[in-house]
Amino acid sequence: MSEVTTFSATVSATTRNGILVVTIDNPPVNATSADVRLGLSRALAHAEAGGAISGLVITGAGKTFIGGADIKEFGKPPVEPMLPDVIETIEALSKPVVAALNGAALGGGLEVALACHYRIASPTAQLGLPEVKLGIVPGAGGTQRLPRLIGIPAAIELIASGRITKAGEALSLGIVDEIAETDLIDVAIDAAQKLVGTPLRRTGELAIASADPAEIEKVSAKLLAKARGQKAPAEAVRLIASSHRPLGEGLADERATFLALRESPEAAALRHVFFAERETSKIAGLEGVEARQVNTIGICGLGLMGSGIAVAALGAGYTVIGLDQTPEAAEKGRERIIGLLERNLASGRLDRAGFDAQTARLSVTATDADLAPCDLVIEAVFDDLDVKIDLFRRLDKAIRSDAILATNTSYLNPDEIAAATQHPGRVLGLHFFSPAHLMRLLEVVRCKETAPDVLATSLNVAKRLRKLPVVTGVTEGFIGNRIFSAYRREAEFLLEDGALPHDIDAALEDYGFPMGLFAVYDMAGLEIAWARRKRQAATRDPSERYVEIADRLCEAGRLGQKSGRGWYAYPDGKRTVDPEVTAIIEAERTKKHITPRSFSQEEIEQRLLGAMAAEGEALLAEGIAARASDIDLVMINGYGFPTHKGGPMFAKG
Ligand code: 3H9
Repeated sequence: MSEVTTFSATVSATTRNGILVVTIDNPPVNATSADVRLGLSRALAHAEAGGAISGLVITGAGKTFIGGADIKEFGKPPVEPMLPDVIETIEALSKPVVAALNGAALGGGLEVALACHYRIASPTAQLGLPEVKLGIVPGAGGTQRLPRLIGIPAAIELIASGRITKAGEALSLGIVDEIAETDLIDVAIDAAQKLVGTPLRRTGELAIASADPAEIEKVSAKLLAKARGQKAPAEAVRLIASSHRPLGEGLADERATFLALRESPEAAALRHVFFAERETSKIAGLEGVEARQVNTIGICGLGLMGSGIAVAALGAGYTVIGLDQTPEAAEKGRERIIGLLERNLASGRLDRAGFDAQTARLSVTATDADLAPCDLVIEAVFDDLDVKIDLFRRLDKAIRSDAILATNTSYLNPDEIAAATQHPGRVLGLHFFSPAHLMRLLEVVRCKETAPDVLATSLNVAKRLRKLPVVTGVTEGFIGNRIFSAYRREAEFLLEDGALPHDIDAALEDYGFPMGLFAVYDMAGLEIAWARRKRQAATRDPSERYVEIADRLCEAGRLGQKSGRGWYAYPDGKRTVDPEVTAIIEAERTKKHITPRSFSQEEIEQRLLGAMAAEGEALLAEGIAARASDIDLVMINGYGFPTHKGGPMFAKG
């Protein structure tokens, strides 16, 4: 092996058997920042000019090939050379260039690889063009080169969804040419040597396989329906569907579209979400705190929530011990968990070996003492303070004193639960969202006495469970339900002031929520919230504005979709505006002497957004939420707030 040649601070190379092995080393993810682009272009020039060099291998240091363009550079003045120029040079080089994909090749990273003359992936590499998730389209040839390799329908499916593929799928699709079963660089050097002197396969010169327009339409329509009005997926489809035109024309259109979208409010919102997700588990005071080991998780209460948590824990490789009140209830819980795993098996999310391994790690019991081996116990029993305190006192005795105890309460005060135990420092809240095996959000409730290492451990567990943890202080409803209450309250004020449920729902759906608020209530059922309102009635401040419309609906037996009617009627199962509901609303307005006025869609949006943001400000002032972006993540991941609007705190500007 030759000496190391340095092309820039982040790009260097060695030469082996006449092949220049260029390594990009730009932690944390080898993004194609200005210095990388400079280093690569110098390496390419060096290889082209150097008589002793017969080919190149491009690879990345660490566990990433290239994570994409440097998102932090977006919005800054451009610095030459630009990525599309570097990529064009790669494709046009007279000597073979082989991409050795040692890890994630995403966005601009995959675009670099697509322009190489041969692609070899390590078995663990991941490939994708996830730009639409940042509100943009690929800007360095992805929409034009990928269809030349895998055809238009498959390219639309990947690019317009932003889906990441694993090496095996990438091979069968034709994105990569080979998976290295032995040392990646050795295999890549070998491949480059074999290509010397042969006609090089330049992706941009390949003819695009003809595709059935009906198939293109079918794939696109499915993805665009999911994208709910976002611009980038539709633009990606347009660019890919027209990629059979001359390459230069397609590339110019792609670049102009990329640059325009990059400046859009949608892209700014999605970048905000990207960085917010990486910021949220950085908690002041936890630096250097050593987390505890967690291998076995106990779950108390194997109803819908407990079973969902169990499935998430089994999927993450934990051993799970489920506890319920009686052996029969425990067995029922086991069956429910197995049922969920079977669904994963049927959908292909889990293979048979995985299913067998997960069921082997599951046991259930009705005896507290059987939880003794647990490192963490999560309680998901009925949300009643006395029930939970009794359980925590029993658990306190049954499990090791260094094991962690978590409550999945939605509304109770976990400080009161912790105070009832011998070791309150090991208690915290883990508020999962239903269905717990599918929903990403996890509110991690830091109680008054929660020990730092208990918090750090819970964040690690959350990550392993593939959840998005957001730390919250103790307050009624934590971050999410407090904001949701404010939002709901405002929606009910709007009803009294003159809007109707379908006006509000239409405004929310137009804004990007998957479903309007009143339609969601009907789906979930109105009785639980009604019961809570009745409990709170005695302590409610009489000077506070209180809207009784929902109570009137419940009293009339309109408990939601299950009872056939709620905020809407459901003749033949179809949601329809019900004049009876309008009459109830009008009667309540008259009772309060309110003269109704009309609201534009924008006014409705602004009132609801304003209420959410004001409550968010209160949570920040009270120190319940650490940062505004955490609030955004909670509302996006737990309450259907449209991701491309960035969350209520971002959207209010
Ligand atoms: C693009 O490529 C456009 C092109 O088509 C056109 C160009 C002309 N830039 O996720 P992690 C940071 S658009 C800057 O926790 P992991 C991240 O903020 C891009 N920074 O690591 C974090 O910083 P900190 C298309 C980035 O190991 C740190 O790296 N590419 C970028 O779990 C670690 O991140 C994508 O959308 C970036 N591109 O996962 C891929 N990426 O430590 C986005 C990450 O200060 N990236 N950072 O909090 C990913 O999906 C994951 O980061 C990856 C690693 C899978 C690579």
